[in-house]
Amino acid sequence: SDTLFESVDIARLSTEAADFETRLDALLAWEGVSDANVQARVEEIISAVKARGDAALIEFSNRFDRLTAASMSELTLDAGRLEQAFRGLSEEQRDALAQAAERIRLYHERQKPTSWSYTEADGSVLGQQVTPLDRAGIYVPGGKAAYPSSVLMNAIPAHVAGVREIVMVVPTPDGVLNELVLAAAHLAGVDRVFTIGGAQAIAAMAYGTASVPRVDKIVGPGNIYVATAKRAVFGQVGIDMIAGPSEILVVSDGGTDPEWLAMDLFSQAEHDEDAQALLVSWDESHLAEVEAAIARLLPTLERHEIVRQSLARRGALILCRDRDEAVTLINRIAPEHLELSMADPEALLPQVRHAGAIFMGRYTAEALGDYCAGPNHVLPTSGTARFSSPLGVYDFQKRSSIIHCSESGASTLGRVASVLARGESLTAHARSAEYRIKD
Ligand code: HSO
Ligand code: ZN
Repeated sequence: SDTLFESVDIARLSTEAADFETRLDALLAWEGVSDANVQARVEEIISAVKARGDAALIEFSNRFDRLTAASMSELTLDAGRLEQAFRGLSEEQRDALAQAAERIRLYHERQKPTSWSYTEADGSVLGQQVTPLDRAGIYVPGGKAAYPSSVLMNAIPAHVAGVREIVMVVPTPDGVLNELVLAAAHLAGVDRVFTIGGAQAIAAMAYGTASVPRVDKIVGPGNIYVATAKRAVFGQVGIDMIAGPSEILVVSDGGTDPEWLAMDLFSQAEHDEDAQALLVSWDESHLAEVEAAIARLLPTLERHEIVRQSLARRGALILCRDRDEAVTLINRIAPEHLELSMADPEALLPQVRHAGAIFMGRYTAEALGDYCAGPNHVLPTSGTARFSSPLGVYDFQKRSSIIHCSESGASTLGRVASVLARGESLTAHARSAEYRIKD
């Protein structure tokens, strides 16, 4: 393409414009729903795996990934194979992966919740006991979307939580294994890997087959078939979330190098054509400089076609009046990633109510968080930061409540329970409580 005189195709919005709200709504709109056709095919695959187990799994894998497997052993990798992948990496890659894994582990260690209890005056004890899931299943997409960093981000919190067994599934189109993905699985504490994918892999982990163990929770991103299958098996197993396309909202005070900001926007846009990169500033000439930097740098990108489309479809440079208006926009958008590229991000932070991850200051590129800062990069998208949190240790644990009544506690509570039970006409409840009243 003609790279010399290109101008960028990216929306320029101003909060002052009469149609601002309408245009922002249109930009943010994202329908993650799958059509009836996908739905039907997924249901069919799930039923087949439920009914015929490994046989169906092998058939689907052979068909969709163009394999010739005759048995599940050909679609299984043990811990030894994962370690071998790790040893086979270059020293530079091994070190980088190990450093990232260690930092992610340290961060997540802090999330470990503690069990607690308190004792009342009459000797009764009330508390909460935290326990890990027995088994977690991690879905890793195949092909170009297979991110070793995502293997770390999904498996390490499970490992830190104390999950007994972590299984991973990853499709291998044409039988091609991604050694970095396997090496990451080794570092993150994955116990075994099945080279299966799609709705069939989700069904196998949800219901179990002779070879694939039934898991308690399925986490990890996937295409529309995987997302639809996760929705369908939810309830049978736990799931993490249904992730939409990745997004970033950068707020700049005008003092950051426009090229840095352009590249930060690109880093999100290069994920896929539906990814969203937004920049907000109250400095109009700064926005123009970033736009010029975008035009200049775009042709230098490896994935410039994807970035170009993402910016044209869903990107925007937004001029606002002042910092307060920027805060209103942040909370309205509830972005997955928020970059506060400014001199004093701490001043703004307390006003940020909805964001998946907040990157503070000019030096904190989202890319550092994507790989190795420590926090999780699996984050709520499409405005769901309004009600959900980054993937964490807490997603692989559950809580049991503990009640231990003393003899005198049972008397006190028995009187209260008895009255309430009779009010509900549940006399067995009432009598069960009354037996324990000592007078
Ligand atoms: N930005 C992505 C995570 C990622 N980036 C993986 C690079 N590799 C979603 O948070
Ligand atoms: Zn990324």
